[in-house]
Amino acid sequence: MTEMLQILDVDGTLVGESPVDDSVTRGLYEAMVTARIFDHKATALQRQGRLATYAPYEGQEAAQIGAVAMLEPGDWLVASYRDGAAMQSRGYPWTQLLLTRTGDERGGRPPAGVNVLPPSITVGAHMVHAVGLAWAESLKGTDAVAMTMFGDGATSEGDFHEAMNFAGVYQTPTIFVCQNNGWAISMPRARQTASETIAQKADGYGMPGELVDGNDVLAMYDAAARAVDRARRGEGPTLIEAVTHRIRGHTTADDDGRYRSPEETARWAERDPLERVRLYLDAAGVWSRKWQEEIESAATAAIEAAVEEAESLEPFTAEEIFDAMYAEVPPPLAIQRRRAAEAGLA
Ligand SMILES: Cc1ncc(C[n+]2csc(CCOP(=O)(O)OP(=O)(O)O)c2C)c(N)n1
Ligand SMILES: [Mg+2]
Repeated sequence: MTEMLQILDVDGTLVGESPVDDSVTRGLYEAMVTARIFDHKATALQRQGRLATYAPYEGQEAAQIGAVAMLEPGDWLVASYRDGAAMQSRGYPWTQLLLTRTGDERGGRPPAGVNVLPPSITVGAHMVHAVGLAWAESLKGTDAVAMTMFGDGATSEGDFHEAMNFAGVYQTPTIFVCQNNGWAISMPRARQTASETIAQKADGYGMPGELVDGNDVLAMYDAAARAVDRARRGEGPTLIEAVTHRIRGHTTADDDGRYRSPEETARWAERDPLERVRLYLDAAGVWSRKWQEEIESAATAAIEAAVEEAESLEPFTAEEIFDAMYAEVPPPLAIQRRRAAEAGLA
C-alpha cells in the first residue's frame, strides 16, 4: 500500500495500461480544462468583491474528475468546499456553486435528480452522510453507490473513523476519496498522522486501500472505476488516497507563502495534471491548438452565463434566510425573525 499507482507519466507517456480509449481521455481533458477556467474565474470574482471567499482547487482537477467519471446518475457524491470540479461534472451547476460562495441558500439546491449533496464546509462531517446514503441504497436493494471526497486534514476528525468503521462493518457501497494535498491550511501532512500513508488506514477497517498519483487522471479513473465496480457488486467500501497538490492558497483569504517553500511549489509545477494529458493527446494525434481554443471558449461562455445567472437573482431577504433552514421555524428563530422584520431587515 506504499506503492503509488501511476498510468500517465508527467511527460505524457503511458507507464501502465490506460483504462479508457482516447475519446474518453479527450473528454476527461476537456472537463479538467473547463474546471480550471471556472476556478480562475471564481478566484477573480472574489478579488473583485463579488464572492465572499473561495477555496481554489487548481492542481486537483485530475483527482476530482478522474474519481467521479465512472459514477452513474443514481449514485451519490458527498464532497467538500474544494470539490467544485467533481461536483460540477456530476451535474451540480456552476451557478449553484457560485451561490454557495455568496452565502445564498439557493446554492445548496441542485436541480432535482442530481444526487450531489451541497458542499460540506465542516471538515470531515460529510463522510458519515455518504455512508448513510450508501447503506440506505443497499437496504433499498438498488446497486447505487456513494462517493465521498475529503482532505488529508479530515482524516484526523472523529467522523473519519466513524464513517470508515461503519462502512467496513456493514460493507456499505461507499468509496472514500482522500485528496492528500499535503496541507490542512498551514498544518503539514506529517502533523496529521504518523502512519506512512493514508491509504494503509483502510486495513484497520477491513477494506482495500489504494495509493494513487492524484495528478494522473487515468490512474484516478482506473482506481475509482475498480472501487465503484466492487461497491456496486456488493463487495463493500474502498479508500483511495490521491496524492496531489493545491497550486493556490487554502482559500482566497490565505497567504501560503508563509508556510510553503518555493522549492515545494517548483517541484509540483512540473506535475501539473492537465499538461501531461495534453502531451499524451498531442502525441496520439488527437490534440490541436484549434480544439484547445474551442473547448476554452465553450467553457468560458458557459461559465460567464452562470456568473450572469447567479448575479441576476433577486437577493435573499432576511425573512427568507430564517425560513431556509427548518420546515417549521422553531420559536427562538421565530422571535428573531419578528425582530428582524420590526427592524426593517425582513
Ligand atoms: C470541523 C472543522 N474544523 C476546522 C475547520 C476549519 N478548516 C477549514 S478547512 C481546514 C483544513 C482542512 O484540510 P484538509 O482536510 O486537508 O482539506 P484541504 O483544505 O486541504 O482540501 C480547516 C482546519 C472546519 N471548517 N471544520
Ligand atoms: Mg489538505
